[in-house]
Amino acid sequence: MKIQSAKVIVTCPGRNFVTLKLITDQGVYGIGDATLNGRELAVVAYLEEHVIPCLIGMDPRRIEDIWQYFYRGAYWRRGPVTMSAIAAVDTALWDIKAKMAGMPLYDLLGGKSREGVMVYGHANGVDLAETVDEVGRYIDMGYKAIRAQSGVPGLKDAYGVGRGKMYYEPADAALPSLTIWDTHKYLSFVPKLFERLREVYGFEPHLLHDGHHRMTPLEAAGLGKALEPYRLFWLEDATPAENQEAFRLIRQHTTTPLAVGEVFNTIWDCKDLIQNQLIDYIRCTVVRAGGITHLRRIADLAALYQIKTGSHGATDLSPVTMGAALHFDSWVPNFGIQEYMRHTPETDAVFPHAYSFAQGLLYPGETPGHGVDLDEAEAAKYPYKPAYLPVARLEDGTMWNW
Ligand code: CS2
Ligand code: MG
Repeated sequence: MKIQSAKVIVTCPGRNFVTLKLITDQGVYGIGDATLNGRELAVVAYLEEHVIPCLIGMDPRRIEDIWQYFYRGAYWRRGPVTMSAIAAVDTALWDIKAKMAGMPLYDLLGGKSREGVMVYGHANGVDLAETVDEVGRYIDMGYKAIRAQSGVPGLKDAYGVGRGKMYYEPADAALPSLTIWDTHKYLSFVPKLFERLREVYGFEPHLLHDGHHRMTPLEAAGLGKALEPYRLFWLEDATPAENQEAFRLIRQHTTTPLAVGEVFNTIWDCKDLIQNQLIDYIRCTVVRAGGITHLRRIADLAALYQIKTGSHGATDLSPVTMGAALHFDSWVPNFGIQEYMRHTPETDAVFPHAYSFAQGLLYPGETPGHGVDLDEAEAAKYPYKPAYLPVARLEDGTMWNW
């Protein structure tokens, strides 16, 4: 069996997505997501110029060997561009293998460990009152877990709040727009938000919050401590994690659970955080961390330390990643939660999929493969449009982490 041809499809049904399609000599094809928000065309070139020429003629059944070929064989390891390209190949190959086996991917991975996948939705508002209402709306829609992000008094913009609600999209401009940030204002506000949410909705719904890499370790430790009475499911990206040691300080001061990993690419980025038990949830997902083949190594390492998975699932991860992640989540023994930021109806039309939402859970569906397809005619209606995430500066002009 051989990979006969491959193509990269770029489409922008409201936001950009990059998809790799691998076609075999037996007519079976597989698709993988290669979207890297704001750097999409770098992965397109990586795939078209450096991966596809090597891939043609390879045996698609040899998923592990192909993974090692592109990881070790490139000499230049890791990094978001390389690992998104490897992930796309890997996801497409698992799709092909599961289709050939006539099984939904979760069955090939070892079968279901649970009936459905608990997801968290994004509630966001311009101020405390609107955010509280939004959380209520998610509870009414059946969500068991909700991430709350709000505008902060005295700041014009805050992470997690933007145009639109249900289909909020952070990559909103042809060149990065400028936002102004002040951690002091943010820290004074966030505990009030969660105090109010618990007053209004009680302790039944799981509540989550994303610090989006903006605090220092000590600031994050203080926030974690201040949030303890409100029993968060997690505080995410409390501080940038390039220096994994930084989490030790946060950990020493708070029992608020910590989640990290949406920007990680390999097990090496997670290793110290996991082995030192400095986090509770690992956020790596299919497209960012080298596909199913590599993600399951990360999950297995995490399981040794009772750390659970909590895969990234923002709108910049295409429905292909969502579908593959849901099969992974259905199988993985140490599953924690799955992020679910809904795609627009236009995106759903480009990517017909088997997964579905009911009462706070997502179900991967029973279609052989990962259950997500790409309608090429529909995709062709939406050509690529440059779109970037905003950047952040402090009030005095200092560049900060968006
Ligand atoms: C976020 C993302 O979903 C999350 O937790 O941190 O919105 C992130 O900002 C985007 O995926 C960046 O592309
Ligand atoms: Mg995040």
